[in-house]
Amino acid sequence: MLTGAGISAESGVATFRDALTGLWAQYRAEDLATPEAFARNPALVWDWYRMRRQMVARAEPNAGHLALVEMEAQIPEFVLITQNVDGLHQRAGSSRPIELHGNITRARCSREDTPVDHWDETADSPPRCLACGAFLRPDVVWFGELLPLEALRAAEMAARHCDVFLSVGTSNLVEPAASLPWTAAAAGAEVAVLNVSMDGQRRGPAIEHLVGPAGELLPALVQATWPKR
Ligand code: BJW
Repeated sequence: MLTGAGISAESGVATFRDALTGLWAQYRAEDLATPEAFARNPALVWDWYRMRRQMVARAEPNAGHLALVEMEAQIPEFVLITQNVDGLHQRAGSSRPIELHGNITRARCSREDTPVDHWDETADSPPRCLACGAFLRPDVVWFGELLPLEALRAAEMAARHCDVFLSVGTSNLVEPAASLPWTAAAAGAEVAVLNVSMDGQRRGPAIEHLVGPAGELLPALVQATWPKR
């Protein structure tokens, strides 16, 4: 199971690209989600993430997240891989999602990568690491950065060895996550893409497409597979 920002859209969390609206519409993803952007203007980047952390704090998991908790309960080998950085799978009750792109609710030292638990959220510019004085940064993976190796290995292993692979609410554009459904299909798994829109999705003979909101499709799938009286 691979999830993307679409699964949290029904919780009111803007997808990555939709987060570039309103005051932020003048910026491109490259202005905000790259190490170069942070080096150029750390306060601007920190501000964008602070706005998104506040959005996530107000959000609650939705029926799509909860359906995946039910799948985990029913399927012993269930593996949840997420590109999302909002932590909503954990808040719904999923036990060990593989986080490929980190989590915006965490921060780390931009120089030494040390995780940091607490920081002043009201500061105008990024707070400093108490140990070395460098800026803190969100604990996420920006364009051009390597994904956490252990998480990527676990995700690729799961894709290679599963029977069924679902890709839910992702544009399937950002590598290396975008290749996971194809890895699964090449290894013989049944693959289905669940999305409100199939625009821009790669197509292939082994890939099923289910069009609709994740918050409706996933509960319906659970109910059809494990009917509750
Ligand atoms: C619904 C719905 C509802 C709405 N129900 N659905 C090979 C080829 C070309 C380029 C590369 C390549 N390999 C690597 C690259 C470079 C780059 C890349 O992929 N670029 C692409 C733009 C082409 N990749 C990287 O840099 C990665 N690093 C890497 O590979 O290192 C080695 C390397 C580097 C450089 C060159 C070569 C090798 C790192 C990628 C890190 C991505 N980080 C981000 C930001 C995280 C922090 C943050 O959030 O701020 O992760 S980018 C952003 O995209 C975020 C997301 O996790 C990720 C995926 O987005 P997602 O989830 O798909 O969201 P959206 O908004 O795109 O789509 C939402 C979808 O939901 C839509 O389809 C809607 O229709 C749907 N939807 N409502 C169901 N209710």
